[in-house]
Amino acid sequence: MRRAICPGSFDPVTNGHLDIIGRVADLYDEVVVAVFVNQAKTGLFGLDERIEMLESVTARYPNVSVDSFQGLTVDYCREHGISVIVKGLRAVSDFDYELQQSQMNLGLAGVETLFMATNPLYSFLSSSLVKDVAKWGGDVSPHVPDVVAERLAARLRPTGA
Ligand code: COD
Repeated sequence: MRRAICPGSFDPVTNGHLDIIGRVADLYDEVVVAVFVNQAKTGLFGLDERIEMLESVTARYPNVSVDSFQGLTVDYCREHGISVIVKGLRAVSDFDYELQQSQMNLGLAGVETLFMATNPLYSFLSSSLVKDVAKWGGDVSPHVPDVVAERLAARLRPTGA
């Protein structure tokens, strides 16, 4: 059984994340999308909300499950028999930090990292950018699943202003 993990903040999940998740689901028997619980950083959406959105948008993939974790990604991998971390790469700007993390994770636990090049449609897309655009009333519907667009509107522009 080949298992992979897609770890991230997913605050919230975007079409860029979803594209990577779908492509990983084609390559591995089981894929865990794991939301990192970062005690030091409060996100826009709580953990339960992020998980609900991820479960909703990954429901079409029978081999994808959603979970959360605290601590090191490699510890989660060890506990769950996962040998590969998959990360999406948008641009050279992602590469430096992702390379450092992958080398650290290999050294810590022998866990490999697979880098998957983003679909060019999503190479500019990040959760932060989506939140900023939504906050000021811009249309984010091309960039996130419908369920996420609705939650962003409800959270950031509750009066419809
Ligand atoms: N196209 C393709 N890929 C994308 C896109 C896009 N448009 N947007 C994001 N991605 C990729 C990112 O490159 C990343 O690989 C993944 O999707 C998740 O992105 P985010 O922004 O939701 O999550 P991050 O980058 O904040 O997540 C960081 C982690 C939680 C993975 C990292 O901090 C971590 O592993 N933390 C656990 C603690 C740990 O192990 N620390 C030591 C690391 S060596």
